[in-house]
Amino acid sequence: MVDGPNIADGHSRLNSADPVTIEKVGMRLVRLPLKEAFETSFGSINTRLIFLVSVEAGGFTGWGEVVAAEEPRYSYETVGTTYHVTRDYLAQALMAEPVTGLTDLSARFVPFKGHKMAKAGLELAYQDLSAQMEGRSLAELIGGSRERVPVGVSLGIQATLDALLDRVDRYLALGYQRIKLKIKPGWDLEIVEEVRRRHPTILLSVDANSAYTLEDLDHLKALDDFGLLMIEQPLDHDDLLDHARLQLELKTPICLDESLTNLRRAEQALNLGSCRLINIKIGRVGGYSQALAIHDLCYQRGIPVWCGGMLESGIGRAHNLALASLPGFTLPGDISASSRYFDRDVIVPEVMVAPDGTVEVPRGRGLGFEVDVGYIERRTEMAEQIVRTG
Ligand code: NPQ
Ligand code: MG
Repeated sequence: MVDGPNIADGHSRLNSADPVTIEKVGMRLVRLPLKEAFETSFGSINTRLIFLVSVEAGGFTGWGEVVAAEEPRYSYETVGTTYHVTRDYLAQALMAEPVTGLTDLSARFVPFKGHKMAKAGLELAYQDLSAQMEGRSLAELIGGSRERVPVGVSLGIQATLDALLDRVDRYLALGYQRIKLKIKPGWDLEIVEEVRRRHPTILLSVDANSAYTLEDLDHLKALDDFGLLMIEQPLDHDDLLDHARLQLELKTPICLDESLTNLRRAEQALNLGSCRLINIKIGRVGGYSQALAIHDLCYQRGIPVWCGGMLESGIGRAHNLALASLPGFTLPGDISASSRYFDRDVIVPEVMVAPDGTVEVPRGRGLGFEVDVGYIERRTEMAEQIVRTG
């Protein structure tokens, strides 16, 4: 449901010109090797199993990505749950009747509780399809104004401090405008202190992915000494109240990620003082309609937002670029170059970071990148198509 205060009904970003009958939904599980393991407070992965969805109508194919991981550690959704919900419920709802726009589509998904990442995947694919049909870029379609977006990098937990310092230097040399360190108890104060000592003026932040509780209050307060841009999701994945308590005790802004799953939660978090910054992930909040509404709310209230990342393939990455072109995205996003994670991406050209730490927002039709279907097929572990009946 889109009920954001700032969303004008009839705006083209929410309503397509003509109703679109979706004829087919494609589902593919594609495994991409990671260049190096990515470790967070909840675990480590070597490969990324990516769930790509496509929607077809009138000779066009729109592409979306479901950002769920293989295991329910970042959130409860997984590749398995999103596959099931997409195939058995959402695809049917999408194809049941012609779609008149994002508002219509997201309303059809409301009766199915939760499963935000699954819903978002189809919203992304539909939005790419709409953009292509209108001959516009995704960024144009949603009212994005930036031509380039500032980007940062998220650095996983490493085996040694030296390995981390090496990666910090490497990504700073590539131009990345902000370094985010993944932290957990035992990998926090010492590494942050050393990175800050070597780089006194960079934009530096940390992300705990819910590794702490209020019992760690004094420990977390010690992070205040390092001039961090933000501390991301230190407490429980679904908490607002403890974060509000913690924010009262910290000078450093808290940024919520996992806890903000829709517009209402974002509004409650701001009203409670649970955070001063917001990370928007289209997948986490259930699609473009909610992401746009949260952006608008924060823009209105003067709360800076940035685009989060989920180790997406180029398809999810292209959607993130479109989102980050909106005016409220003033902080560097976790939208790294394709080469930060993968030797080869599923789009052409791959996403590249310029020496000034920005990425160009594509202006071509739809995603603005070519989807490399041949490479996708070579990496596909499972595929299925659902065809509209009647
Ligand atoms: C975050 N991402 O901001 C997430 C967490 C994350 C770039 O730090 C597989 C799928 C592995 C999703 C690891 C970044 C993941 C994942 C980490 C998301 O909290
Ligand atoms: Mg995070």
